[in-house]
Amino acid sequence: MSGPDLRRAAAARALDLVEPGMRLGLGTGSTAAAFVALLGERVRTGLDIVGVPTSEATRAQAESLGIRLATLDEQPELDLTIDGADEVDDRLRLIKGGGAALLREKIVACASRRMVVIADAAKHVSRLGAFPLPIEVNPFGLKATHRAVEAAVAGAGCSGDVRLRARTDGKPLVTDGGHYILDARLGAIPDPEALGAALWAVPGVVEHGLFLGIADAAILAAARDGQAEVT
Ligand code: ABF
Repeated sequence: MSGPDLRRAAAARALDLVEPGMRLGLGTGSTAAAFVALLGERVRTGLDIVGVPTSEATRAQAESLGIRLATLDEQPELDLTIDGADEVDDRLRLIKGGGAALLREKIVACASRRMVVIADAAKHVSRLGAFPLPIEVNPFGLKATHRAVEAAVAGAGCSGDVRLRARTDGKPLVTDGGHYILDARLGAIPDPEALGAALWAVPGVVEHGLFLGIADAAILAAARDGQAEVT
């Protein structure tokens, strides 16, 4: 049972939540892409939904599958968002943004009546923070913002370093919104709410990848006896 099999199993379970006429937030990343692929099959056989993508990559995939799309301005209230995550804890708190789409992902999730996470069960953690926390920042004043983020991280009881995310050519990665990403390698986040509040207080921080009180459910797929067990 491989990672793609598990992602597909979680995505397939999420598809059961989709009803005709729904306005859907479409997440980003490989697990969300598995969901969009299955959704595309259902659309091809007559399911009528409208999707709001959380990234240009998801927009391109959904368009290629013939899924009807809208902007969030056209559909400001969504029924359900299905998206992946980098980490999920027992309280459905998430780290997201490894795919650099956290800003649109959070806006879309918060515009949805329901947000359901789909993931390989390996993403489930007892404490958030082993995955580097993505923080989206405005390019203006990057050095000052970087230093203020380091201070905020330390003030929230975390230790670790904060690095600008780079592309393979060494240039800063630029998000769909034209921003940069700082990755905070913390190892563990003792108080995610305190860290989230501290980061929001930094001018220049556009959004952070802690999704707190946003997810309503998680569909996690694990391998068991050669089969995908979805919980
Ligand atoms: C998006 O894709 C992100 O928020 C998260 O960073 C990533 C998870 O990717 P994958 O499903 O490929 O593990 O959901």
